Amino acid sequence: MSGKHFYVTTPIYYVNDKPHLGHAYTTVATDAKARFHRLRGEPARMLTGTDEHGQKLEQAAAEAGRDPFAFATENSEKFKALWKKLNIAYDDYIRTTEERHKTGVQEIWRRAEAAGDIYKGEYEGKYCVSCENFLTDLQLDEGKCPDCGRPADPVREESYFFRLSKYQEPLLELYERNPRFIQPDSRRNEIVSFVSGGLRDLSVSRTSFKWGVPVPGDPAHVIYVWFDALSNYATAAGFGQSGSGQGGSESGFPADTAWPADQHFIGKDILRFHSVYWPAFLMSAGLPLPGQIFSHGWWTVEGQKMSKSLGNAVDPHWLIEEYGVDAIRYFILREIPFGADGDFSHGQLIDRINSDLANDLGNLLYRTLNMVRRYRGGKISRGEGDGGEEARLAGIVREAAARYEAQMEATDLQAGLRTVWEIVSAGNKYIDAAAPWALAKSGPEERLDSALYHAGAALRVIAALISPVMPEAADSIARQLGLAGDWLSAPFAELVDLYKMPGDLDTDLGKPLFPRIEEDARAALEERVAARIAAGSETVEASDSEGEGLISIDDFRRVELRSARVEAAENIPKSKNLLKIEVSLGEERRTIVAGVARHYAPDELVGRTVVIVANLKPAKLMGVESQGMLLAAEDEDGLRLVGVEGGIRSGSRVR
Ligand code: ME8
Repeated sequence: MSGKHFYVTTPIYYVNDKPHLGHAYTTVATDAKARFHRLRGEPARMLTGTDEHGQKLEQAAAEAGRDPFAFATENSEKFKALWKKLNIAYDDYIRTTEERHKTGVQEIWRRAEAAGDIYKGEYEGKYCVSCENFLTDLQLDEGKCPDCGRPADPVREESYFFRLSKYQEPLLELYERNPRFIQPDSRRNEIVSFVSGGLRDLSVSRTSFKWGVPVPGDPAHVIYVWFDALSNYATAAGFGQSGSGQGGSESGFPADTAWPADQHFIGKDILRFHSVYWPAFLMSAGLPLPGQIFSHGWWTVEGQKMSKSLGNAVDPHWLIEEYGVDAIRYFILREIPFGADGDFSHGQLIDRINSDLANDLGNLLYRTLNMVRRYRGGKISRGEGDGGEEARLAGIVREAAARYEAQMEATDLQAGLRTVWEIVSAGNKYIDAAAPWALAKSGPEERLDSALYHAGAALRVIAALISPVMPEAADSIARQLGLAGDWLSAPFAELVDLYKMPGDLDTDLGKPLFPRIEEDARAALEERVAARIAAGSETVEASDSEGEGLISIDDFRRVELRSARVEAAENIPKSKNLLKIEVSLGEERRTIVAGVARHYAPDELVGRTVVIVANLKPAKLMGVESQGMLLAAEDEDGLRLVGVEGGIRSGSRVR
């Protein structure tokens, strides 16, 4: 552990859409890890947030007909709302559109530049907007992005490059020196072989759109969204806030910073960005490196890749409403080893709720407190007497708690939970063996008290150990046991010691923690799942333009039409058809090359208000870059431009 805190992070999520199960998974795992450290009495700091710049967001906002910042804010709030519902105890939430972030990113850039690692050139190649990733032809899979399968766009533009090639050796040394820098090992091996194959310099700025952090000293360029996004882990820890200025060499972090992060939790889709680019940027800027990148696996849903319709059947809000927050948190961490891929199936989820939560844990709590109520009027007292079973139980708890600690420390969250269930099972076996019902009949009373105390004490240890994953259930168990409100703040060693439970407790048997999902409820649930999948596909079909040739209103909104005033127009040498037209969209001026020369003389155009397509990809025509398209109607007799009546302001949206 470094610094004063255990510092753990989630990726910052894109805000082009609302959160889904995959996002919930990473965030719950990160929260569980932070809570585990707090349980051990270590201060822990958890960071999450949203990635709000880049071409993908700019496009999504345009498609929705929204201002990018307002659009990002609305979706960022959806992430926050889900984290609240999922009981995520994050300490900081960073949005890359915040000033504290933008200043920090620019400072990392300046330091990399001062180190001689940034130079200007031209990028020519492909770009996947969905993954915000530059791709070479070799990487493409039949013209499509190898990661998301979407078509990649050709890009040719002036760009700054980062000398990634210079960091091949330092990165390999890092992986060698710190073999746990990338986890799990299989992923580490992939990255080692990728880096060993050689690294090309990386394009780190874009000029064909605006929505990003300006490059210091060259605002025509925005910083590549991954350079911007990765920096969040440092800017949220205060980097660049002290006004250290122009590529300074001092730490750039406040004295009480949590940086370097101990762990970055991410999905395997973004491992290369985190384990290659991020440490290289940090090395270049002369900043300390994070301790570990933990890359977890990928969820499929009911055996299939998560799609819009299947996503609807695992919408995290709906899952929480149907099954309860802790059942979901438990299932996703218990079902698959952290690091491996897994499948989310409602059938499996129901089975786990019924067996692990209702039968094993719920039953241990219910039978214990029910006997305390029946035989002892709801009071647990510390009884004397050890028939050998008690010592056995204490031994199991001691050993399991130590193993749990090591497993959670190593981020084997699934194993940690499995270990807790060894205690649950030992608790149930203990009750069977101690048979309090027999002791209640024939005594001795002290043995009865001892049996009920031990069963209750095992539950207290269990509550503590499940608290990182199921905070509400843990609190509910503690409340029913009659523990004080601050029970969880005791030192870890005391929390896992059976005999540190107070000997005089007023218990309060509540409603079942996790009710069993019986057959009829199960059938009804399965129907609701099917209905949601069907509803999901209807929404997808409704937005699908193929078929009857109809488009949805959202498809139409993707085309950004704006009014523009023609400021100047001229013939393009050697072209009979094209005119070069300068238009104004209010603040902004654009050059448009339009095929109207046979129908209009340049002078006829100046002063008109026309309608242009403002979000068309720029294209070069006769050596001139055209940044939009004029709308016109055409018939056999000629072509007439579409205009706007009256004194409408230039740049107004046409709908
Ligand atoms: O990549 N199974 O954001 P993002 C498991 N903004 N986890 C999944 C998943 C699935 N099917 N789908 C998504 C970005 N995830 C960037 C990150 S960080 C500096 C910038 C999770 O919104 C997983 O954690 O696309 C994955 O890495 C993340 O969502 C991607 O979220």
